[in-house]
Amino acid sequence: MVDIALLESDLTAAIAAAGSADALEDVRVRALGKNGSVTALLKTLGGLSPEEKQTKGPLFNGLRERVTAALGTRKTILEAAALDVQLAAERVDITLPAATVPVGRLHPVHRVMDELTEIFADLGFAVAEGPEIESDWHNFTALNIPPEHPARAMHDTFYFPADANGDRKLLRTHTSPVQIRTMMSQKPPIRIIAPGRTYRSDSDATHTPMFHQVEGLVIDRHITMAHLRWTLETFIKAFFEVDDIITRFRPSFFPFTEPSAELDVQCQWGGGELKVGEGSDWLEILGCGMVHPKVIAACGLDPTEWQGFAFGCGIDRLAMLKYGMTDLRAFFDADLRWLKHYGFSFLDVPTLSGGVGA
Ligand code: 2U9
Repeated sequence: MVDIALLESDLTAAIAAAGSADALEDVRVRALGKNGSVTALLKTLGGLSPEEKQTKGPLFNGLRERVTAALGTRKTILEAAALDVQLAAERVDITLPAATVPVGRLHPVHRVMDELTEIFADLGFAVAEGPEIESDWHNFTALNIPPEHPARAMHDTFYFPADANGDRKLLRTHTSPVQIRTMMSQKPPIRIIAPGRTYRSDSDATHTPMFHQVEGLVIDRHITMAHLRWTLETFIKAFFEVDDIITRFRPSFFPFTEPSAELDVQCQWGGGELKVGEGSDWLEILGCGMVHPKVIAACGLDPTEWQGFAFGCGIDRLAMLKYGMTDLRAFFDADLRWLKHYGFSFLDVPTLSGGVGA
């Protein structure tokens, strides 16, 4: 006759002594496996009288349950210990300095794009992107610049050869087609900025065939030029890191906005340095206006329900003004000495709390 108490204490001791998952599995097989000691006991129940079954049944089953529970508890303890060992082995001291300090620099254009994104994200604007190779319709026609419109001549467009239908793709001359695509694919309200590369066949000290623009678009109900002006002033204050500025709207013309304006900000040039927010000069910053109803309609929206404002600005020029570079062509010379001087560490991320230029 098996001594149940002795068997249980032997098994309990073996379980406690098992120092690994494998050792514990051995104990489990010896107790509860096909030929295990507890299994053997349970098998004897079949040959017992009903009276004996009534006393031995709960005894044997109780033993099985306690052994099963002890195995489970030990398994949990062993797994936790194994995890501790693994974590200790894989420990990384994140307070250590990086093994190699990266020497690359971010281009000032990249930096200004990051600053613009940060400033407009805080005002609830998303960043939208689109293709640089565009259709004539997205780049011109949808923007109220039909074929033969004189504004097309101003854009010095790079065209691709015509396809079999006579359609010519082009390199986008502004980022406005991004806003067209956004208006056609998203329901208002829309608040986006579209920074990116743009192309015009133009090259001198102040123009390069590839340049960078940021455009902004807001489409909603009851949008007015007051919203436009507040948004632009808030942007300029954040970008140039000044608390007070004076701006003026000068009437202008763009086919895609009506009315249209150019925004100047009061400034002072001294010793080759620009100070925004003081002085008696005016600095032209950007063009803007209320989105033309024809443009809203071209995108499938009802212009009696939806209005909006838009603006456009050269990023390269913004970078020159803010960081004091004088020759635009140096932007694209890929001269590492220039980049080392004017570039930014990628660890120096622009934040509003630090002042975007911090
Ligand atoms: C849509 C509707 C309206 C974008 C605008 C300007 C005014 C503007 C130039 C400034 C200097 C470009 O880099 S630059 O040559 N841009 O003055 N851009 S309003 O208006 C839009 C755009 C998209 C659907």
